[in-house]
Amino acid sequence: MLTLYYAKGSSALAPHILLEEVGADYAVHEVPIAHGAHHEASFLEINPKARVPALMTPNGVITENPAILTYIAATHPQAQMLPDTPFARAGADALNAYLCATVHVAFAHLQRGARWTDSEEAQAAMKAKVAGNMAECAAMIEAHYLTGPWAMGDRYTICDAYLFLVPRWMAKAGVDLADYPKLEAHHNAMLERTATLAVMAIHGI
Ligand SMILES: N[C@@H](CCC(=O)N[C@@H](CS)C(=O)NCC(=O)O)C(=O)O
Repeated sequence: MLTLYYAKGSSALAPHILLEEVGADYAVHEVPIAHGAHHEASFLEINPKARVPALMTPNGVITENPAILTYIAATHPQAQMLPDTPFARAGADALNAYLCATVHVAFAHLQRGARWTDSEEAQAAMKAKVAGNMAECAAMIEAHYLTGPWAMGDRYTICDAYLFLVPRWMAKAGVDLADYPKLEAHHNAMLERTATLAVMAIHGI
C-alpha cells in the first residue's frame, strides 16, 4: 500500500494524477501547508525538508516529484508510463529535471521569496521577475521539450502528469497559456482524462 502526503492544489497533483492513471492501490494523507502542517513533528518524520509531496512505500519514504513519479511508474509496469528506449527515458528524465529544478523554482519566487532573502525589497524584486522567467520556461518547453500530443510523443508518460502543473503556475504568474499552443493543447488533453478530473475534484480545483 502506498500513501501520498499532499496539499490541495500543490505539486502533489502530479503524483496524485499518476497514481490514478496507473490504477494504484493507495491512500492519501492531507498536509495543509497553508496552516503550517508541514512543519509539525509528525510530518517532519515523513519529510524533514517540510515539503509535499512525499510517498510512503513498503520500503520507506520517497520525496521529490521526479523520483516519486518514476517509482510509481516502475512499480506499475502494466501501465507503461516510462518510455521504452534509453534515449527516450533520458529525455523524460531531462524534462522532469527541468520542471523540478528550474520551472518549479522559478515559480516559487512568487510566493516563497523568503527562502532566499529576508529583505522585503529583494523579495519584491524577485516577484517582479517571475512572469518573465515563467514565460521563458514556457517557451523552452513549447519549442524543445513538448513533442505532442503528449510530452514524449504518442504515448502518455510520467512527464504528462508533471507537465500539468506548468499552466497552473503560468496562470498564477500572469502568463497567458494561449501564447503557447502546444502547451495549451496538452493542458486541454489532460483535462479530458478521467484521472486528472478525479484528482482535481479531490484537490477542489
Ligand atoms: N523539489 C520538490 C519541491 C516540493 C515543494 O516545494 N513543494 C511545495 C508545495 S508545491 C511545498 O511543500 N511548499 C511548502 C513550503 O515551501 O513551505 C519536489 O519536486 O517534490
